[in-house]
Amino acid sequence: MALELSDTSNLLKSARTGNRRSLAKLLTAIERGQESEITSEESWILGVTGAPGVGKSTLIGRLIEHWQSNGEKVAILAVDPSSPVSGGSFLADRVRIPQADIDDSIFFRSLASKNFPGGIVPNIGKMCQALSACGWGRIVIETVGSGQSEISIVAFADIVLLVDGPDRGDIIQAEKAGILEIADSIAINKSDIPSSNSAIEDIRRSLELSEGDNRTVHLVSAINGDGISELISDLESISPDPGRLGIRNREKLISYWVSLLLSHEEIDSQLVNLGNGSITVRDAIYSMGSSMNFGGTANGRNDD
Ligand SMILES: Nc1nc2c(ncn2[C@@H]2O[C@H](COP(=O)(O)OP(=O)(O)OP(=O)(O)O)[C@@H](O)[C@H]2O)c(=O)[nH]1
Ligand SMILES: [Mg+2]
Repeated sequence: MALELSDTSNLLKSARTGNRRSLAKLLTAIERGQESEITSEESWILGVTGAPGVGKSTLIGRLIEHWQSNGEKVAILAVDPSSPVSGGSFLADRVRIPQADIDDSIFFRSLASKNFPGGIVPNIGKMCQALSACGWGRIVIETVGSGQSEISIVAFADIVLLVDGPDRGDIIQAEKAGILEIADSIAINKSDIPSSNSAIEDIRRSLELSEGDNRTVHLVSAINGDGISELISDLESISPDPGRLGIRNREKLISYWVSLLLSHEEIDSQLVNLGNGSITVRDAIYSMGSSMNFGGTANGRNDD
């Protein structure tokens, strides 16, 4: 049964006092498209993407350790994690604890894009707003980077980190998918594997050569900690260049628009009408557009 706006307000009130159960319910409600009135608070959102198995979760575990030691709270949204019911890969496999219950200063939530058409996680921007309103100042979105839907997910981050392993093939994939273009920082992980050094140097050289890029390519080992503090200082100090921000804003706009369209109550009937030829695509768009629920005010308060 759909929750009323007043229910989400109550959940927000309770989540703000530190009630994790209420926060989890609130995120579920937002994920399902429930309206919520959440005022943005300051937060810092990091998007971490990269091919399967390159060590994203292990690396995020390192970042978590760092922020925890500074007394900061970190929320992780893992999109399509390979281990769906646990945050176990975080903290370098040293802990395997149930979802959303790792530690008072860590909140973990997995999200499945396959539950939604188009591979888009609807309302991820609003979920981040809810987390920040509840005091989660650091938010990390982890997603397996292999295509367009990952770009639209990490577009909601303030800073995007592309993680890769010492396999040249993976970075070529990321390059092709346009993920390299939107990344503010690049980390080549697993530098501890002796044979990786030459491969990593190759990747570094080829990335530096392309278009006079001034981004730093970090060589790190999430397992033994090499290069991690330099990576963290880079992540905390860089600001995305206007070109990358432009691409990300475009992706935000597209993914918000597509999620509105795909969650529209008329979508199924319009598809049937299209199928039997009684309307055109243009008719369908006009019909749905005229009754779209934008979930906020024209000033975009709830739309980011
Ligand atoms: N040698 C070495 N292994 C690592 C390093 N970082 C991670 N691994 C290992 O690589 C494997 C995958 O690590 P994950 O952190 O789960 O990788 P991931 O990119 O999050 O994987 P997916 O979420 O499935 O895409 C695990 O066995 C890790 O222990 C590293 O720096 N060096
Ligand atoms: Mg992972």
